[in-house]
Formats: sequence, structure tokens, C-alpha cells
Amino acid sequence: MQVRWALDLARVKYTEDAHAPGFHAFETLPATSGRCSATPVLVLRDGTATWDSTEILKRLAIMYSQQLGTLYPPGMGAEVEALEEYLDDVLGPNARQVCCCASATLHHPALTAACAVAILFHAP
Ligand SMILES: N[C@@H](CCC(=O)N[C@@H](CS)C(=O)NCC(=O)O)C(=O)O
Repeated sequence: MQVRWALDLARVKYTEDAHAPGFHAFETLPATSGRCSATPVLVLRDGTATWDSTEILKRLAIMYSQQLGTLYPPGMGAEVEALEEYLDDVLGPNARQVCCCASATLHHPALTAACAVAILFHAP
């Protein structure tokens, strides 16, 4: 999602290929020469691929420094990157688990709440 936000912020025209979970790997693996199955993958016109949203954002920030200069304010790059990694690797997966859990327990609000608390507040 943050890659889309960055592309929009930079006013870059892009095409998004969306795929059902599982089927995405038929696109991501060839695009990355087998090095990454996960999304997002940014493929430039010359065929160059970048994967992992943090790496993609850093690349876009260099390519479109004028529009995206505020993503990594001078002196705060490491702090921003650490926050990105936390959101990508901890909060994002946990939030996805909460959504899956909620969809399975929709008719039992107390169970949904208990699952959400357990997932979001467990020690990483
Ligand atoms: N830290 C990675 C996480 C990427 C990630 O977890 N992608 C998920 C979808 S949101 C995925 O493609 N999972 C399936 C897979 O790894 O093949 C990033 O931000 O790019």
C-alpha cells in the first residue's frame, strides 16, 4: 500500500497487477529471478525489479527526490527505515491475522475481541 501511496505522491503513472494470494508467485518469482515470492515488486520499464516495500520506497525516493524528499528527511533516514520495518514485519502481519480471525468469528464478538487482543499484544 505504501508503494502505491509513494507512486501517487510522486505523480508517477504506473500499472498495478493484482493477483489472488498464491497465484501472485507466478508473477513475482519470474520478475525477481526467483529471489522473492512476496509482493510488492516494482518492475521498471527496463525490466529492473525491486522487491520489499522498504527497498522500493528508498529507490523511488532516489528516482523522484523532488517529489518524495519528505519521505526520508535529512538525518532521520535510519529512524524512518526502522519504523517502516516495524510496520511491515510486525504490525502488518498481526493486523492481517486479526482480519482473518475476525472474518472467522464474526458472529462471536467476544471471541473476535479476544483474538485481536491476543494477536496484537503478544510479545513479538
Ligand atoms: N516486508 C515485506 C513484506 C511483504 C509481504 O509480507 N507480502 C505479502 C503480502 S502483503 C506476501 O506477498 N505474502 C506471500 C508471499 O510471501 O509469497 C514488504 O514490506 O515488502
